[in-house]
Amino acid sequence: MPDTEPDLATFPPAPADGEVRSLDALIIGAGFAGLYAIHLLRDRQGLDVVALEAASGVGGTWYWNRYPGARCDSESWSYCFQFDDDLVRAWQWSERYPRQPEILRYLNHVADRFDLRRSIRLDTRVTAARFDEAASRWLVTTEAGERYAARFLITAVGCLSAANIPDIPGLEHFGGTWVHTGNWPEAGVDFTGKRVGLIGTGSTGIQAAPVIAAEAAHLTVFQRTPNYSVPAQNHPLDETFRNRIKEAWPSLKARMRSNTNGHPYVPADRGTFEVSDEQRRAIYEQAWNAGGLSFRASFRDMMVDRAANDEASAFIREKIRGIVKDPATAAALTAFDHPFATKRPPIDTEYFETFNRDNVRLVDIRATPITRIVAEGVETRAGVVPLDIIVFATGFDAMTGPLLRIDIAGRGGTRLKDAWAEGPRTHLGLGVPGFPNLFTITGPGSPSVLTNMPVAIEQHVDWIAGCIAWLRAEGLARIEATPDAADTWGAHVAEVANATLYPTAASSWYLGANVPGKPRVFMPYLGGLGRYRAVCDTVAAEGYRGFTVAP
Ligand code: N01
Repeated sequence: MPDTEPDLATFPPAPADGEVRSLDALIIGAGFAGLYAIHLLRDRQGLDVVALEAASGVGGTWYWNRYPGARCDSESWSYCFQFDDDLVRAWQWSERYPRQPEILRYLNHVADRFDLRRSIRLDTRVTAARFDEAASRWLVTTEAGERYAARFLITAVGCLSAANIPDIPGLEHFGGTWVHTGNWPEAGVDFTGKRVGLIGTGSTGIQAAPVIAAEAAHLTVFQRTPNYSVPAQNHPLDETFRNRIKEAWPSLKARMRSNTNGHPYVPADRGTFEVSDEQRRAIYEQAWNAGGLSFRASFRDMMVDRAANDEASAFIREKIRGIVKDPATAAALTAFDHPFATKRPPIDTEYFETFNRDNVRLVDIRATPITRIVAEGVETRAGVVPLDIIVFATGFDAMTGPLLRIDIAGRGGTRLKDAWAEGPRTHLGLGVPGFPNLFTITGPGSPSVLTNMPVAIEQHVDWIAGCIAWLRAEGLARIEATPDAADTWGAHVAEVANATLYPTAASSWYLGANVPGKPRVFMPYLGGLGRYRAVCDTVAAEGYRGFTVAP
């Protein structure tokens, strides 16, 4: 069977009309997190498990984000499951940074290899979940009205899956086509001969712009916040390299698991001002030429010392000015308002070079704000930009959005959206006070988006599976994070963040600042994945300290 075509006959059946299907665990989502959770809970513990997935295929973020240029910013061979050495040996990555179709093929391969599809219901969006206190179980309903009851509810909904479509007046009057990169149509979008407007210059917009520009008649990039980017320096991987990785796999794997960020590179242990100006420049040059996310790890103080960060920032500004030929465009692209990497830094393939093309124009919407969308295109204070297609690369209601778009009610009927009205409150990003037996994979308060995600996901799923196994062995039916533990953890997450430059980026989605009205809380945990793993292991070893349990 080709690995993209599921065998429909093996799908778990929908509950019959009016029936409530009883399960040990219900998983929401079938991306990296959901797939691994099925494998651990079903195949290693023998639980009755179903994963409900809104999409028509597995893959999570890699199912939806099919926009042109979509590829991973982690090295391919590190951005994968690590729990099974045979899987690692079997899969051949073709490029340093895999394109979206390759990652989606990989996740389909995993689904087939571990026979996961028979536990996944596709095209099934979970709309609500309510904790039934008397029976200590979650009652879950879907958009189509299917009903499930499960002892454990595991959200594998991703951190960046709730699309943020800005509320720009007049969108409904637009005469052309508009799309959001995070909900890209499966059939693709044909840009040939079209005038395209791209709104947003985050990682997504920066990946998409060069590819759209090469296909479209004209591309207008609407930039609100100038963004740093370092070249990806992507290239095909050859057999020799792949073999070297496989030979070194045990040590690489150990490093990724204990590293601060789950990546295979080792952050440098030198201060920016401990080297001469010439040495510093040579180090930046080397990092620029090596490419990728590791640029920010070239000095240990880049993210904690403003003067150190300013040095890196000045280097990047100079590089961009050296690439972009039009001085006014170069100035607009480099008018940075935040320290480097305090917003997730993109990596690119010829993003800045794209502005040297005749068919590309940058519109600085800080200088000439968008006023509305009209039938012909986007209107700014400087006039109407005529467009056939608008691409929103405007990001996501990150981390909390995917959870809060489900109507989740815990003990006493308390709604998660009310419990989190002032910002997310979790113990370790794994458990929420008032919401027993709910496990949030890579939830707010965990390292998640600051790491190489599959490594963080595996750590969470391992911990959750270990916790469920322990509860069952102890004859316990319930576990719940205590308010004290969540408050202590939340204070620690904030304290660690405040010791860095990260919270100074005013428009960062790490802070929820990209979504109007969202509470400003620095959501991911910056203490490092290795340290976080140790904390989680200690909590488990001490009988799940910070959680209450009940028979
Ligand atoms: O979203 P973003 P993204 N009017 O929020 C602008 C991951 N990712 O989809 O900065 C005009 O970063 C907004 O402007 P501003 C990665 O973690 C991973 O690009 O708010 N503009 C910004 O320029 C990444 O960080 C990979 O002023 C508006 C842009 O839209 C995360 O996904 C690949 C606007 C949004 O940038 C999100 O990236 C790609 C408005 N009303 C992405 N609203 C991998 O490698 C927003 N913007 C795995």
